[in-house]
Amino acid sequence: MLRDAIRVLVANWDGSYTVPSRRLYPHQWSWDSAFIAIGHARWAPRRARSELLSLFGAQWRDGRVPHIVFNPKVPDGAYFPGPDFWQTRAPSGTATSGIIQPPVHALAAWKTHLAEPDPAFLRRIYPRLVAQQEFLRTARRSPEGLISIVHPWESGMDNSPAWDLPLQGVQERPTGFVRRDIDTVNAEERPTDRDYERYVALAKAYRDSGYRRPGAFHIEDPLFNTAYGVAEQALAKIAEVCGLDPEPHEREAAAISAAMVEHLYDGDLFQSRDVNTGHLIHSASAAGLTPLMLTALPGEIADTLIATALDRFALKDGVLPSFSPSAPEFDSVRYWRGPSWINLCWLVWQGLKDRRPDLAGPLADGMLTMVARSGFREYFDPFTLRGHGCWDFSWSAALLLDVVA
Ligand code: 9YW
Repeated sequence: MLRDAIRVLVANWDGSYTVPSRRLYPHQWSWDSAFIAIGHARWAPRRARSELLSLFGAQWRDGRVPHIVFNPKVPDGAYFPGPDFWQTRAPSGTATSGIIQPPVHALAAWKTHLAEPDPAFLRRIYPRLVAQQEFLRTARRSPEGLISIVHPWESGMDNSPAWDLPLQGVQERPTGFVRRDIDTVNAEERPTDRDYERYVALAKAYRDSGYRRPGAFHIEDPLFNTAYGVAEQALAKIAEVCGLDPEPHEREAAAISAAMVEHLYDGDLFQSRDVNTGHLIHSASAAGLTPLMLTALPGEIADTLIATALDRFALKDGVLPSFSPSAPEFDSVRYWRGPSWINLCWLVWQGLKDRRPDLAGPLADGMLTMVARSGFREYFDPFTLRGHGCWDFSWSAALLLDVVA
């Protein structure tokens, strides 16, 4: 299986970074590259460093790291929405999107360094990682001290049922665009056309504001905020290696944890909050379990989250669905509405390794079982373990290498 994982990563390597999937996602994606670097670190740390540095090569002047960096050699129209839609470039001259994804990159940089210590790499990437966090603090911080997202694509969990309610406010129905995703993957396993109309309407509105003003979708998401806090935890360690003061990062990590507990915790699970209405969006998304990764999370809250994971997400069985099977919106094959994803399992696994090794073990076994049964698919039915979405998906291969290391 390990040899197969490396084969997938080699096949998806584009010279300095890795595409998530040759046909479905033929460019560089931001959080994919972080997860992929974590896997490369286990067998080719040089590729891990290249993966991250190549992504940050397309960082904008304001510090944002775009969620897609387009490969100019890939024909126009191979992916929608492509450069024509986003109409923007990084200072490096490369066409990019204008939205972001969860900032899991500092963690990836730190894990890359742990696999093969390289202080020069850390010194090079540290200021870029800090600029990425600065962008979030400057452009996306609410009075509550939380970081917000302006598009479901920014959550990384595009059609999560958590977004059903906020998306109802998006009435515009753009026409004239052609989806390319359903050329490759069965439409039953992807977001609906109506979802895509809303994604396009939101992205256009943000683009037309010069990628500045949040619109109808303005959300504080627990996974995104966890990633931001985990980035500060990792930056503290990186700062120390670079001979810099880790304290500001430690303080920021503690502050985001406290703000999340105060504003996003419902007593059972962390929820998203709609900035436009000020209300929590109650759902049963596994994103709400990821704050287990925050070292400053109070122990009793971690215990409650684990009880929720056991009770509503069948964690003991070792296969974590992206949405609770006991909720009516659960769909075992449709993308982020229920299937199990290796990256989400991996994030929760990271949060459990120190707290509850007895539960982390089965979760690691669950990831191995899914891949052994169905290959490096994009996502898996959490009951049958059948694979869905694309084949030879990079982060499924990469994170597996980390799990078995
Ligand atoms: C898209 C590449 C991306 C992931 C996202 C996932 C999906 C759809 O694919 O996004 O076309 O960008 O939801 O998390 O980064 O793997």
